[in-house]
Amino acid sequence: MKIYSQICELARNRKVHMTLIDPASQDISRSTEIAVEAERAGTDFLMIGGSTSIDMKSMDDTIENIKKKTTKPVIIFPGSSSMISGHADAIYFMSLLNSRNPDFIVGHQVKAAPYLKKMGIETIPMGYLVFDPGMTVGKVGEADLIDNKKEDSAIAYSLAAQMMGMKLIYLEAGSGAPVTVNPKIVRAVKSQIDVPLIVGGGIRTRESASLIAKAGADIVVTGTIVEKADKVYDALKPIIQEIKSVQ
Ligand code: 1GP
Repeated sequence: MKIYSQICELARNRKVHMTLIDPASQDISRSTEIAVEAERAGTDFLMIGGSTSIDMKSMDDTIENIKKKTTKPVIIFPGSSSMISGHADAIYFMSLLNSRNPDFIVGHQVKAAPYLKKMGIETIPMGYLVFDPGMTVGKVGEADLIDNKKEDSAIAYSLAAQMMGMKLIYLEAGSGAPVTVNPKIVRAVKSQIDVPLIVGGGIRTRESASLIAKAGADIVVTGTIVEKADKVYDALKPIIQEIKSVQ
């Protein structure tokens, strides 16, 4: 079954957890160790990537190694057109819709498309929306940050993404953000869209994961927590348990 169908099927039955591993943050063996421990803790999908661009060889080597040691699907979360690899199961074909720079809306995508076609990798169109505080991705992606207090702009962007044909919508506070996307905004967006909703950035506790899932996120992403943890399994297990228990 294709990865997008797997995501949708799982999300129909329960909340989904994805682990983000940024290959720019550690070496390959540590990235692989994080992936193995995240799988053991019950994560559903592994997302590989981030906003610091790395070359195709590093992406390839990291994903190849992770695929050898884990069974969960690997989805690329690209920060640029060079962050692609034929070893992945799928790639988010994402557009940072609130960027001021057209490169992040469509430029990198145009550069990568012919390579992705040759690789035959599944592309999942995703509207990517960066909220205040935005962190590194807000700066690198030249985002006109979306207000994290008022719903209007978030709803308008999400509806536009869906009307453009995006199959997933990702609300991002920025990796390592001191606050998550406002649950009030998650709830408002969820009430307006039909495609699965992903939320990430700043989720480091059971409580914040629970609030985001209860507000309506179909998929909750955590990244920093696993990068910082000495014991990845112990850090992640309670968060994943909490997410999966939300009705
Ligand atoms: C970043 O949403 C992801 O793109 C994960 O954020 O690193 O804060 O968990 P954290």
